[in-house]
Amino acid sequence: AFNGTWKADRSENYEKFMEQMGINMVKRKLAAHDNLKITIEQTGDKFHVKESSNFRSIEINFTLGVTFEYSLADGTELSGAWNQEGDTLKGVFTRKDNGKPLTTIRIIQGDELVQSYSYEGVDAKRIFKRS
Ligand code: MYR
Repeated sequence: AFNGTWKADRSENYEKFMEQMGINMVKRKLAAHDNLKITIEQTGDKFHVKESSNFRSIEINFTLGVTFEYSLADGTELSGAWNQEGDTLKGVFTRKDNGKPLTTIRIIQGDELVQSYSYEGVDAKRIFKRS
């Protein structure tokens, strides 16, 4: 269900979320219009994700339940894993610089992919459309 190419369409509270993450205003402004596109290929419990934005193009491989490393576009390093619960992907990550948790959820709602983020009491969403 997650397979395909998804383009960020809109967001909710993402600016506040980035502020809570400690991202400065200039970077927040750029990140708000980053033209993020993700291509997800799931085969069983293995995922291959291509991420492209104005900042970078990277490919990520992970297996459900297996810890991996991921760096945000600003260089912040995370370590954690995705798990699938029913139709929901739940990611639990930890910031390596301060040990604080960042959780994220991916779910398909209608024909959109909704990714929610939570960090230090601030929640945000980015909503993607198929492209
Ligand atoms: C992937 O499945 O796309 C790769 C792993 C993603 C890890 C968690 C992503 C959290 C992104 C938070 C972005 C907020 C930037 C301030």
